[in-house]
Amino acid sequence: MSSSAPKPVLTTLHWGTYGVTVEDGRLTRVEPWAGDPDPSPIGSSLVGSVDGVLRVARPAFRRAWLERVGTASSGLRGAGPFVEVDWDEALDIVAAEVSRVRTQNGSSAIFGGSYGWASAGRFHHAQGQLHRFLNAVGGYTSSVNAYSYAAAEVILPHIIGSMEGLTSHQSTWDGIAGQGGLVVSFGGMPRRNAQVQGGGVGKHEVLQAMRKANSHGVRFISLSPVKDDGPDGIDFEWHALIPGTDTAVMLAMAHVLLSEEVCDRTFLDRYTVGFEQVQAYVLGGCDGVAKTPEWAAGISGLSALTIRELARAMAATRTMIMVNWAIQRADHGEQPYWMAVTLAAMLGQIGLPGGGFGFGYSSTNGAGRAELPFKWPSVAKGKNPVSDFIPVARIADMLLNPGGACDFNGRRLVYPDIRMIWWAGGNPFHHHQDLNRLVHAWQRPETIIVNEPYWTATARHADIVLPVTTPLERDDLAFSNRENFVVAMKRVMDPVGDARDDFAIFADLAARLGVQDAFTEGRSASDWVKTLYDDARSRAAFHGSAMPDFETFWRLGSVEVERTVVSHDLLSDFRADPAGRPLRTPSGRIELFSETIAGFRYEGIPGHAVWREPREWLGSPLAREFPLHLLSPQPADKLHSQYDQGVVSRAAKVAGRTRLLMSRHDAEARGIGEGDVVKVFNGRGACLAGAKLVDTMLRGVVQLPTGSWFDPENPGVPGSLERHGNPNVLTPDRGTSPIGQGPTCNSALVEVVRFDGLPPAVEVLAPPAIVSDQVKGTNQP
Ligand SMILES: Nc1nc2c(c(=O)[nH]1)N[C@H]1C(S)=C(S)[C@@H](COP(=O)(O)OP(=O)(O)OC[C@H]3O[C@@H](n4cnc5c(=O)[nH]c(N)nc54)[C@H](O)[C@@H]3O)O[C@H]1N2
Ligand SMILES: Nc1nc2c(c(=O)[nH]1)N[C@H]1C(S)=C(S)[C@@H](COP(=O)(O)OP(=O)(O)OC[C@H]3O[C@@H](n4cnc5c(=O)[nH]c(N)nc54)[C@H](O)[C@@H]3O)O[C@H]1N2
Ligand SMILES: [Mo]
Repeated sequence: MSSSAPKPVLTTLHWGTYGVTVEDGRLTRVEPWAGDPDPSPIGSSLVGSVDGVLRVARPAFRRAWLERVGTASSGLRGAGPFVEVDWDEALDIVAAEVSRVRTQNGSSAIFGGSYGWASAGRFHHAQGQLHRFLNAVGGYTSSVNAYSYAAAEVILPHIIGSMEGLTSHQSTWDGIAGQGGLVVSFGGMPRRNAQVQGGGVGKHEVLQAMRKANSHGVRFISLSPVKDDGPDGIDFEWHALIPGTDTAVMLAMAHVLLSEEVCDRTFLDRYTVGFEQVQAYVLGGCDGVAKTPEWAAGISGLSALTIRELARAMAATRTMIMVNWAIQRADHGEQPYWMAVTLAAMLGQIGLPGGGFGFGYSSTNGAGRAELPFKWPSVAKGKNPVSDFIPVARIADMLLNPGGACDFNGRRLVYPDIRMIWWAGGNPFHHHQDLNRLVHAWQRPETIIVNEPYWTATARHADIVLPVTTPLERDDLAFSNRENFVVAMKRVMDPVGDARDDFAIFADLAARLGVQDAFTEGRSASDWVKTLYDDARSRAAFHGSAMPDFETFWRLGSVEVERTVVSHDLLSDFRADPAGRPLRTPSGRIELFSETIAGFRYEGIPGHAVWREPREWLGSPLAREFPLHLLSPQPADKLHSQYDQGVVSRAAKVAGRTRLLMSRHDAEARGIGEGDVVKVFNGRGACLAGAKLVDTMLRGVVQLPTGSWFDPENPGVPGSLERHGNPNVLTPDRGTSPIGQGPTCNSALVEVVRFDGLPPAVEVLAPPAIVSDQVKGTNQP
């Protein structure tokens, strides 16, 4: 599709809306859309990547699998060369393998959870396409909840009856600017994370919103081990605390409110249940330990004075308690959320503008922005006849323990025996914890299929890699969460190599398996795009917002939908009318004590928020051997592992590896200098990273962001040195608690040493070995 006078075409990506220019079939420029007040630079990483050497060009089969298809022992996944196969033959083999596994082991033997962010674009949403396809052929074992906030997704419905305030319906910034006085944020509100939003971003508005609140006199406090987590670009106060201790600090704040008799008893009586139990626990009636500021100071490293002063300020001012998502990706991650709601209830401002609580402000671009009064449509996934599922982060447990079980939110789940894994749109070798354990568990299934545009670690650990297009190679729609900006994501270049859309791949497989009509409903991709648009248009019309017809929209390239709702305060309806608008909890109120959770009788988990020591933290015995707390936040320079090969990500690496932030003191004590290659290790694994020394981090804490492509020295062999700086060789693979079973990447201890000698080169940013097709056709089923 070359063009003589190239003009930028608008498209939407997870980190913004951009004008993309393609010249002579190659992507040459990605520039921010002029309407974005605070654009993200990450989009430029597409240049050089979309048509770069790391694209999967043709269907590729791991040679050892192709030679011994269908048997369990087929060499080491993650090692060994691939063989390219043409599409027809590849799809024949895949269709036959799906049938074989289903016939021999049943549909639950297929794990299709396929967690991951894929690309923006509503129709070509990889995970949605995979689920729809697998449902059409008989179902699959699924996963529930997100790595992002799995613990919160389970605990919040027990407390407030929904997930409001987590992924939707946070109080909007206008109320904070208008009537707020104080924002106390646990874990900060780093602007780097607000660069992205699932499904795409139109306008980046978080900075503007925070600035406005700040200029209206709202005081911002960031409680975090790292100063950089604070809301950069505005004035804020930073108080460093030891990771994993937020619940203790909140309990001590509650103690101050109680002992100084400034709790809002009227609010507690009217809107909550169970405050007596909380009060007894806080004052020390249950366990003999009063949760005083002095007590919390000993745990968190914050001074008792600071805790006391903050609590007093909160009681004296309209206060918004914000908690980021990272805090619940830790041991007992349910507790800080429960305690934050408890503390907000004691302040009595829930439901008022600028008061109460909210989660994930600045964890993405969405929180605190006005929402549309309707949901954008998506393609229906159909019904899954298989009832087996896992909490998302229990994947390695499941693979290693067929027939084993885990406790989850009052149920006991039995792990199915997985023979086939299919991933489309995610990177488990990015997102899962304790990757050495995953490398081991991943060897168990008979067949692993991955749909991917790029040779990621997950693609390299597959048996069958099906090459897919990026959004630039297909027509789609951007219906992003919270955005009133709909973009026609137009195909601007031909597919790279033999890449095909996920939809096209599944449609052809569905035809081979006799379920084509169920999968496509007789529609082509462009029919689907139009159908989704028409559905959106009628939803908008129902709520009083006009959208042009499809043809006009496509010609215009984008449309801004008028917002009929511009402001919202979390739980204001409930506050206004608790009897008429009860919460969907058993009591209809905020459950500071939950009989349901108490009834689970999980060890050490009573029916109210409690402080529990994490299994790994600076206070645990293991800290004698591994004295540094590892935090693995989101990378500023990319989205997870996506476009790690791109210019923005590469420029941020130190010595070609992930940048490890250390306090100068900790580095100097270890003879580590700026830019040194270091080895980060613990009992689970080791990786190399590049040291960056800072004065803005609590001593004893290090930060190694996620996202560098997993690059083990000996692929397929658990425990081998990871060369690129992937923190997930160090993080534990344990559930938060039996309540939520969420991931606990932020409860990890490590040691760091300087790496002397010549460090091994990173190899994962070069394509894998592909051998010629000598074995084509061998041993086909
Ligand atoms: N240590 C640690 N680990 C973490 C976290 C942490 O804080 N610390 N955070 C966790 C969180 S919150 C998350 S959300 C996860 C993120 O983990 P993932 O969402 O799995 O990470 P991504 O890198 O976004 O993976 C998306 C993959 O989809 C591919 N893709 C893009 N478009 C398409 C498409 O159209 N079709 C197909 N088939 N594939 C496509 C991309 O190339 C990429 O490989 O990581 C988790 N892991
Ligand atoms: N640029 C960019 N933005 C992203 C993403 C990305 O990959 N890149 N990913 C997106 C996704 S999928 C998600 S889920 C969100 C995640 O959003 P979050 O989960 O909110 O963000 P993180 O970056 O994991 O963590 C933020 C900070 O929490 C602090 N922290 C960790 N543990 C503790 C603790 O115990 N106490 C306190 N007080 N602070 C702690 C760390 O210092 C860390 O820097 O980000 C989204 N935004
Ligand atoms: Mo996430």
